[in-house]
Amino acid sequence: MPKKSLLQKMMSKMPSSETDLERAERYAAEEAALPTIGLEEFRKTSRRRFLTGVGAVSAGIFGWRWVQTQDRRDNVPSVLRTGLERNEQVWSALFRDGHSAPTFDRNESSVLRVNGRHGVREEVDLATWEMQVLDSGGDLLATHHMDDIRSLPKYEMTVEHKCIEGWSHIVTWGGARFSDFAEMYVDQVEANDFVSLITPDGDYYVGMDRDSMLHHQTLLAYELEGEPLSSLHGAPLRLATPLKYGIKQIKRIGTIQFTNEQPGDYWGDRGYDWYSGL
Ligand SMILES: Nc1nc2c(c(=O)[nH]1)N[C@H]1C(S)=C(S)[C@@H](COP(=O)(O)O)O[C@H]1N2
Ligand SMILES: [Mo]
Repeated sequence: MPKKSLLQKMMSKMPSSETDLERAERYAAEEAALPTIGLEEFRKTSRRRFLTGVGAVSAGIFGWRWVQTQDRRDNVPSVLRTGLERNEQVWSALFRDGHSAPTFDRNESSVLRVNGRHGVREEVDLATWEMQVLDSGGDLLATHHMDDIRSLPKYEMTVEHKCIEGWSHIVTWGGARFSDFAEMYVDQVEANDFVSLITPDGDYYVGMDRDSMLHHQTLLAYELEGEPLSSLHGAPLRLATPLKYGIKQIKRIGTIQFTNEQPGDYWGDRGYDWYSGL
């Protein structure tokens, strides 16, 4: 029997009445009722290599659903194993079980204070928000809407959020693993050691190393304590990871860029440790 990942164990203990699969199906049903412009756009602009050979992405939401419902061995959907075998080094980082930050009971957590408003001072227009993905040369690979992110498997984690100012708070984040999102960009992931994340207005920016981004506890989060993110907490989408101090957990992601040069970092540029690891 494959060893259960920490997150799987955590999720099986969660009081949620909805299983992962039911949730995925609910999202798929919700999405079927929505215009699929985001994925259409993605299909047109992305030059990603195929993950599955049968086209999880070209099959649209049904494809994603199909990937999600495949039985998993070693926490990797069987249809994605080709990718895993192709580059063990990268993909073992995607799904490895080890080196997890501590998690807590969900009932210990609560909404954390708002801290840091760079790039989130304006209310976000959720109807027009989109996230751009760029290659290392700055060329646009794809534009994503929230339905793309919500169509990925959803995870919740209750972790300690630590701020370099000296406070910490137990918090529950919900969202998609960046590693699942990155399955759409296998060639970019393989070719670049870093990921740069920037707010839509460019006021706040964070540089992350690839391993931390691909870690299973690094989420593209859209929920805080089970509720959609408020504007000041980073709506509609932020980074959440217990591997890094709060300064790295950028609120309101506007652009993601894969790059081989260590990206600029708002607080790194102001004298803090670029890695800011925990
Ligand atoms: N866009 C943006 N993201 C940001 C910041 C910021 O000023 N702007 N501050 C960071 C810091 S220092 C912390 S501690 C966390 C706080 O997240 P919260 O406001 O949701 O509590 O956001 C981080 N992400
Ligand atoms: Mo912070």
